[in-house]
Amino acid sequence: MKKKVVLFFPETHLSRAEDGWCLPPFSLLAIAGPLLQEGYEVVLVDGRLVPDFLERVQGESANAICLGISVLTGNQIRQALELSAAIKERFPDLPVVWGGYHPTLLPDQTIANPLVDVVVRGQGELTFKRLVQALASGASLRGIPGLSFKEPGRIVCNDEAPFTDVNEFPPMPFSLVDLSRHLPDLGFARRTLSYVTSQGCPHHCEFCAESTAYKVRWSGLAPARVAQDLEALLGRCEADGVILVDNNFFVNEERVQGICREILRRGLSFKWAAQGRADRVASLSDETFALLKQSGFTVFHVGAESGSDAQLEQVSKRSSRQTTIDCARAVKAHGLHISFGFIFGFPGETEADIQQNFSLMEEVTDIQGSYDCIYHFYAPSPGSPMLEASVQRGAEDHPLLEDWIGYNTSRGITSWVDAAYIDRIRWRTDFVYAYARPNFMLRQRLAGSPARRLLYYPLHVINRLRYRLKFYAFPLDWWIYRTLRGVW
Ligand code: B12
Ligand code: SF4
Repeated sequence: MKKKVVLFFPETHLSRAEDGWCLPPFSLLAIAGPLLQEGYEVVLVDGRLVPDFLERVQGESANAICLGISVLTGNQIRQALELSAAIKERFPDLPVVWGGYHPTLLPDQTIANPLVDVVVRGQGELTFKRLVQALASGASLRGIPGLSFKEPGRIVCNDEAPFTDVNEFPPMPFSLVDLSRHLPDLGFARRTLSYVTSQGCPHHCEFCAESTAYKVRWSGLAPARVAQDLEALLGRCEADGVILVDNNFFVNEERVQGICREILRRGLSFKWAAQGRADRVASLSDETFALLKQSGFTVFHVGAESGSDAQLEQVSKRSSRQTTIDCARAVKAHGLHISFGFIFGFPGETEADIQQNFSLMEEVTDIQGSYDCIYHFYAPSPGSPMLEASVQRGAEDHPLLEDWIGYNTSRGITSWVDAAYIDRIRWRTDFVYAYARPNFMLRQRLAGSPARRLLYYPLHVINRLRYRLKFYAFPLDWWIYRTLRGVW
């Protein structure tokens, strides 16, 4: 009987050269765990790291049970389609299975594509194991919840799989990846290991993929398991930091405290960061803040999203401008750092909304003492309640799977987020705010080159003045800077 499964992680929208954010392919590691437990051989190919990925996957596929591909909305679809086409041509009988956020959000559109044989919806650990077992033994796929698949002349969509507690899954087999390729310098730590301790989110912000994908459910690993996994991982690489990429790490305060205590009890030493909501972080107890700090916690990543209460209500964020300010103050008072995420370009955004985003960015910058915000441009998430409203306002519809390749929240995809709009936001934030109130990362980057240092001081002085006087007109220095950029 065949025992091999080939898994593929496609290249993201970041090019190979600039992918400093090359995290391990957690999705594939998660589904590989139960297969290894059952004695299957798993071959994992990462399209970001293996330039001849087509030959590699083809070489491994001859005696495989199936090929599994993990797909996020956007550029990963491009390489996923390219590989699926090449495999279909050479091994027409090898089932091509797509899983991950994109196929989960749009299963019908994904399975309709002739290059996809099976879609795994939602959590993959158990569903994929059952699928592989059925494919290996020639059993029917009809009884496996969470699958959409093709039968001759028809598409079958099985019932949804129940949401499983993540503590029931085995640890991710990190031995399948070379961890040294996944240790980016993220500023708060030089060699940052990444790890994920939960799945889902109990909130339903309307712009976010989470509530459609995981249907407002959340499950987190027990503290002992988190610390045990981290201890094992730190033993395998020389990392000085850990970033937890959970959607919402701080859901359960007791669990957060437990994780801190376990880190301390085991004497683990590293700096760490995690992301969460402003209301949750603002309401953490003094005891939790103290434990976080003692255990090496350094930076909170928090989605402020908008400075306009009207917009926050429109997208069902269930938070407010004041909550973001309270959160910044609480973090500052406890001697920790915070980075806030904003979204520009929500449908119906007014000039007043944009100004409120800017003014909230300034307010939290003044509290923190440096500019530490990031931003995205709203791109209607597949399957989200806001997609239809956006299409009505003129955003493009995406009737085919391949139409989603251009999806990218870093540059926006709606008609109202055009080049001039992006330029305006970039100028105010990445340029004026960054030079007026530079954070540690910017100062470090500029220290690297004498040419940059030379330019930094005049830009800092001009923009500091702009920031103080709130004078945001005539961006002459920005034009000069952009002209010179090509030179150095
Ligand atoms: C890390 C990360 C990235 C990394 C890429 C992944 C990596 N490993 O490097 C980077 C930074 C590049 C990235 C980019 C983007 N991301 Co991102 N990212 C994440 C993040 C933080 C973690 C993903 C993860 O590993 N989760 C843990 C694993 C275990 O869970 P999982 O991926 O859901 O996998 C499970 C199932 O989906 C399923 N499964 C997954 N793959 C497969 C494959 C098979 C064969 C099977 C059977 C099952 C299966 O089984 C797994 C176990 O249950 C998530 C948020 C989160 N916490 O999940 C956002 C998230 C996935 N990203 C999101 C977004 C919006 C983006 C961008 C579109 C943003 C942008 N700039 O435009 C891009 C798209 C990239 C592209 N297509 O080119 C959204 C949703 C994306 C979507 N619609 O697909 C998320 C959910 C954040 C959010 N809450 O909004 N991202
Ligand atoms: S934006 Fe954050 S809090 Fe809201 S649903 Fe998404 S992950 Fe959850």
